[in-house]
Amino acid sequence: MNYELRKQQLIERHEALLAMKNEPEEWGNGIYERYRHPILTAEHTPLEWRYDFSEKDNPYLMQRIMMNAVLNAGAIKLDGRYLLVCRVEGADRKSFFAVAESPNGIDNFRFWDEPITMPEDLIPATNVYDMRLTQHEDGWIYGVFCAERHDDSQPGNLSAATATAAIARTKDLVKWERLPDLKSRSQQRNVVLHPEFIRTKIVNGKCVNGEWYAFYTRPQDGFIDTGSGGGIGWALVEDITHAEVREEIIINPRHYHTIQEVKNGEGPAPLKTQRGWLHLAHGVRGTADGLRYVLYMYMTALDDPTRVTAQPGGWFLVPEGKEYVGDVMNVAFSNGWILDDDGRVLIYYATADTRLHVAVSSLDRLIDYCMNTPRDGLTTGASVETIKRLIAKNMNKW
Ligand code: M1P
Repeated sequence: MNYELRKQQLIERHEALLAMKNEPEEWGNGIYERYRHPILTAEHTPLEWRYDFSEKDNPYLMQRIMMNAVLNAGAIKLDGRYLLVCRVEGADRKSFFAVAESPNGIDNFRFWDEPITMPEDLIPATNVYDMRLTQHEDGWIYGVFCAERHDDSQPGNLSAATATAAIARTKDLVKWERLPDLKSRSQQRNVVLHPEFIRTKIVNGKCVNGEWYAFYTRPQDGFIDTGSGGGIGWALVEDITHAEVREEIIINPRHYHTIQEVKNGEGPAPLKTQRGWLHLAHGVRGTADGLRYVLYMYMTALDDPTRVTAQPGGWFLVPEGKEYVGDVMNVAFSNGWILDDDGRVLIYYATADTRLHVAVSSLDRLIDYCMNTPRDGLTTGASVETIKRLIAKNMNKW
């Protein structure tokens, strides 16, 4: 083997992948445009993370550390830069966070030189993943993510684990301050910090003024099963440096025979619009072939983010074609989006827990979608009536 030649080819191939232009798919659903190629995969991770480039130590030019997937990324536009805090998963099944940057939010994503070194909480986590970024009005950028540890109350069970919401904050995505994990009676995953303080709350029937951080929660009985956890919850917290869920209400419940029958979790932090808070979330249902994860949207009132004002029936985005296939089949998942200065909304979603994509819409279109798509009537009869109403409307017109 010609070491130098192979190294050169390796670098050229990698560079071609990173420089590849992405393009919108020709025919969409009018709500958003998907893009043809995944924006990040394991192959996009820097070669320096995977190869030892010393010919003496690695004469076969082997990958010394292999990467498995790039998925579930938090997203932010900071100082004009489109930045994703990706979940990168190594071949060893450990996930870590790494920032990838693009000049336009669509293509040419490149990872920063090194993964994030995330400080630990008192009890170090075995695995961390799925960071939601929130640019909070207190001036910090918060990253809330899942910290997974073995459940030592079940010593004989190697698969017993606990999911906790971990909290860290930063100003630049480089240096992170870790705060204690969110205390909660139940396990928690898919926890997201609301971007604004909540300034009034009702205590014993009386309106009290103050300043509270608000978390979207997803209480769950076990590590996988949400069990009695009713859906997307809401909890107010006084001190973010010692955050504790004392009271939790379910603001968006799961429902029988819907796309969120089994699980219902918030996606990225909601976007503030003149018509209300715009939310992207994921719903999970069971099938004979396992769980199906799809994305859906809803809106809540500006003056009361716990009040759902619109919720289109059914899914918003599902895996298509090749997207179905990967480590965990039939999964679309999103925990990051960017509202651009021109009203464009860049939706970052992962498929099959393997790779990351972008779909592009606009604030206007997403609000229209939320406010004018029929709700789920929860029965076949109601769905047929909804379809017939649309047919009748179209018949009168044409
Ligand atoms: O494998 C699908 C997803 O499963 C979990 O999500 P949830 O808590 O809603 O079940 C997470 O592990 C997520 O990362 C993963 O994409």
